[in-house]
Amino acid sequence: MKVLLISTNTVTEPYPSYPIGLDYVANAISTPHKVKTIDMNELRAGSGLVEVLSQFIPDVIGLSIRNIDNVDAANVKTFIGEIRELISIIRRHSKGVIVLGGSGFTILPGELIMLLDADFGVIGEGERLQFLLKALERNGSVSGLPGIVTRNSPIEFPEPWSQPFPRGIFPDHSYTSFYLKRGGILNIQTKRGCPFKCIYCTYPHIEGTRFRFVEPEEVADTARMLQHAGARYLYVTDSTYNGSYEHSLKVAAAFKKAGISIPWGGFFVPTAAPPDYYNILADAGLMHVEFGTETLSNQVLESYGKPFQIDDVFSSHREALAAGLHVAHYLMLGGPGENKDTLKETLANADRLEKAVFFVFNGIRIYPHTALYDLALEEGQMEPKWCPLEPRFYWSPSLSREKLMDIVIDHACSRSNWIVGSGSQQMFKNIAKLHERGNVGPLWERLIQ
Ligand code: B12
Ligand code: SF4
Repeated sequence: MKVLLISTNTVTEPYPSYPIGLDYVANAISTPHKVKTIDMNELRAGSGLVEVLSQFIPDVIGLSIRNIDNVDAANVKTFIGEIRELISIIRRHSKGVIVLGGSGFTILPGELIMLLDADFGVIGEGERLQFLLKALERNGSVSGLPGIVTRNSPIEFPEPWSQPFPRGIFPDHSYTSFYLKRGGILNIQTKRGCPFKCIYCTYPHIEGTRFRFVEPEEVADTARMLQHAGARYLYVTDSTYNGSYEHSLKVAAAFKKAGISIPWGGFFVPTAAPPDYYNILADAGLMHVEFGTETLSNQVLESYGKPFQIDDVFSSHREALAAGLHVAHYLMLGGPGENKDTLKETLANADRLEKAVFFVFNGIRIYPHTALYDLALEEGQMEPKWCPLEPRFYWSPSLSREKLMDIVIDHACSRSNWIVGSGSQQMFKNIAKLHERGNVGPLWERLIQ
C-alpha cells in the first residue's frame, strides 16, 4: 500500500520540534509498504500538500497530531483548527483512508476522531499502524485490534507496545534541514514510559506506566547517526531522562564510547542522584537540564504527587550547576494545595536557586484519565459534559486565579530568568535570530547571561 505520513505540527515556539514519532512509524511499516513522509513545517501551504497528494496518490494518509493547545491559561491557543483544514484539503484531493495518531491524539482519541471526521485512529504507539494496514489490505475487520479505533468503535486504551521499537536508519527527509537551520536540534529517545504518579500528568497514559528501555548501545548508535545527519544538538524526549539512574548512566557511558561530540539535554526529575551523577553526564556531553519541579513547597509537592521534596530540588540543582550545566525548572503554580503562603514559599525558594531559568505555568491544564480530572469534577471546577478539547485549567480554591496571576506577574517582571506561560513573542524572535546566526540548542540560558 502507499502510505503518506504527515506531521501536522507547525508550532515554532519555543523552537520547531523535529517530528521524531513519524520516524518510528515509518520504520515500522516501510516493509512491505511504500511510505512517504512530509512535514507541514516545510510545506507550509496547503497547495504543497495538494501537489503531494496528486503525485503520490496514497491509499492511506496518516496524520500525526502532537499539540492540541499551548497549555497557557493566560493566552490560550489551540491547534486543532489547522488540522481540520488540512483534512478538508485531503478529503477534496484524495480518496485515501485517513488515520490519526500521535501524543495529542492519544490524550483525546474519541473527541478528535469525531471532530476531525477521520476513518481510523491509532491510540498510543504508532508501531501498531502495521496491523491496521494489514487489515485494510485484506478488507478485513479491525475490531479487536489493540489501539485501533474508528468513529463507531469503543475507545479502549491498549497495553504499551511490548516489542522493541527501533528508530531504524535515519531517513533522508527533505525536511530535516528545516530543523538543522533553526537550532540544529534533532531528538532521541532512550526509553518509553513513566512510573511516577504526578496527579495531573498525561505522560504515563501516553507512554505507559513502566519504563521500556532501549539498549544503551542502540541509543548511542542512533545518536551517532543523527550526528552524521548534521544534528548539532540532541533533545532527549523521555518523560524523565534520569527516571532510571542506572539506565541513564549506561546511556551516557555509551555516548562517550561512541564518540558523541554534540551537546544534549532533556527533562529531569529532581530526585536524589547518585554521587557524581551530573559530572558523569556532563562529561558525556549533557549541557541542559530541565527539571520538572513544579512547586517549591513541600505541601504542594505532596498534593501534586511528586516523587521528591524541596531538599532534593536544592541538591539536584547544586550538583547540576557544579557540573557546569545550564539548569531550568518548570513550575506549575495554583494547583491543588496552593494558597497564598505556599505560593510565597515557592517564590522565595525560587530566588534561592542560583543561575536558574524558570518556565512558569499558572493553573494546571486538566486532562481526562488523571487524578486531577477527578478532583476538578468533585470540586465542581468543570461539568461532567465538558469537552476536553476546550482547554480548562485547575485553580486552587484557596487562592483566586486573579490574585495568583497578580503575584506571579509582579514577581516575574523584575526577573529576566522567569518565562511565564508560553513565553513572549519577543523572546521567541530573539531565539529564532540567534538560531539563524548559527547558534545551536534551546538557548534559554541566554536569559541569565
Ligand atoms: C519532549 C517534549 C517536548 C520538548 C520537545 C523537544 C524536541 N526537540 O523534541 C519541548 C520541551 C521543546 C516541548 C515543547 C512543547 N510541548 Co511538549 N512534549 C514532549 C514529550 C514529553 C515527548 C514528545 C516526544 O517526542 N515523544 C517521543 C516520540 C517518539 O513519540 P510521539 O511523537 O508521541 O510518537 C509516537 C506516537 O505518538 C505515535 N505517533 C506519532 N505520530 C503518529 C502518526 C500516525 C499516523 C500514527 C498512527 C501514530 C503516530 O507513534 C510514535 C511512536 O510510537 C510529550 C509528552 C509525551 N510523553 O508524549 C510532550 C507534549 C507533546 N508536549 C506538549 C505541549 C503542549 C508542548 C508545547 C506546546 C508547550 C509550550 N506551550 O511550549 C511545546 C510545543 C513545541 C513544538 N514546537 O511543538 C503536549 C501536547 C498535548 C497538548 N496539550 O497539546 C504533550 C503531549 C505533553 C502534555 N502536556 O501532555 N515538548
Ligand atoms: S510529571 Fe514527570 S515524573 Fe511526573 S508522571 Fe509526568 S512525566 Fe512522570
